[in-house]
Amino acid sequence: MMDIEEFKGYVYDGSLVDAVSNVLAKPLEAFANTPLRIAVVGELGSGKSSFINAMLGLDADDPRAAETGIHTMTVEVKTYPYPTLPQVILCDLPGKGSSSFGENTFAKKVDLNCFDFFIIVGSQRFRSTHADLVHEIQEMEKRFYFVRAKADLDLMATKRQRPSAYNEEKILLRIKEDCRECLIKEWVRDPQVFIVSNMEPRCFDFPLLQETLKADLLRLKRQAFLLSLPSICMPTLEKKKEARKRKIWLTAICSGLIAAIPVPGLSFMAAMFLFVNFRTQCFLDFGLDDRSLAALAQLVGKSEAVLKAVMKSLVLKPVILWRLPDLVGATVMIAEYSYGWSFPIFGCLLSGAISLPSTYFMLQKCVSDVADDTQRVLTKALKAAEKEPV
Ligand SMILES: Nc1nc2c(ncn2[C@@H]2O[C@H](COP(=O)(O)OP(=O)(O)OP(=O)(O)O)[C@@H](O)[C@H]2O)c(=O)[nH]1
Ligand SMILES: [Mg+2]
Repeated sequence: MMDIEEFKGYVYDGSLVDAVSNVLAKPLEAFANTPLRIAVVGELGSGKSSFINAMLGLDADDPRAAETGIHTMTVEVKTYPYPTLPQVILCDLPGKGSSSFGENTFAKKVDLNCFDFFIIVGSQRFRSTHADLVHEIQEMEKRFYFVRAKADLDLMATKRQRPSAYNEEKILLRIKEDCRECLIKEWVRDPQVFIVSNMEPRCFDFPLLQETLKADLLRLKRQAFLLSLPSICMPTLEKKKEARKRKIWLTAICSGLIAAIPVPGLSFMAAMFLFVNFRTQCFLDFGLDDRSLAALAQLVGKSEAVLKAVMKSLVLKPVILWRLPDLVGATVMIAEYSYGWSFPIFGCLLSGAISLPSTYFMLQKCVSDVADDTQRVLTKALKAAEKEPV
């Protein structure tokens, strides 16, 4: 059984390496209770709902079955617990593409991010809709099976057209090879293709598909668990962020006081110095310092640069822009000096008054950015770790 609280605890303590290594050290069986939401996706009318019924072992007229048929389009995401595998939920999705009424329910109602694994159901040829789905799934770094349904119809059509050359095995193999080739062209490594008829779930590759899913189950659940961790620890990061923000006042007051010293430009220099120091402290606090990042990168088999590439808080340019108001105080000070004043009272007051709140907000933003970066780094690291062999 996976202990999420333990993971959150490590994240709160800023020890991302311990958080990730602790999860990776768990045996596959530890993920048995993780829910796996499988989205059944594909073109309109490709046979998605019929596929779900075949998986559930239900006839189309069973009241528990998914609605199917050329006149009954699926318009809402519906979920069906898969009876033979624990915590596996099959989700029947609206078809991708526009219906004859111009309605595109898929685009309006479906967020593919909510699902852990995908079964793309296609019938007839491999089309751009399938390629688009493949790309969307690959972008999320998730996995899929490609199910080519309605094999019975293909066989029947060939039998009618070329009865003398009819060879069931050869036809099915040809369809499978075609699908595999098309998927490989879309940069899918080792695609898993199953040729089925939803009308005959005991024939063709249907039993193989069920066996493969059973065999892959713990690995898929582990992947689902790893990929869900960054959003699970969002509230933890939020709590940490708030705790860090409570300590900002002191630095902001320091910045205001230094800015009031009658040296034009000192306000900018001091604020930048305090900012960089504060940010270094935040990195240490959240576990994003160089040493921690190097250890995390090594753990998940990536380079440190790959993890740093997702960090937005490393970019200093926007911070410099935030300090532009410092120019106002400095300008007033210079004006006062040039009028022969020995002490630029207005410039000092203005400079301090500008620096204190602007530093305060700048540091607040810094904490938020570092917290967001922590989530991004974790996501990247867990995605990389998930690809490593168990
Ligand atoms: N012969 C045969 N017909 C199938 C097969 N799969 C689905 N059908 C038929 O194809 C039609 C559409 O099937 P559905 O399961 O409703 O397709 P869908 O993808 O859920 O359709 P939408 O929800 O509208 O996108 C129905 O008439 C099914 O009976 C199959 O493997 N073989
Ligand atoms: Mg349907």
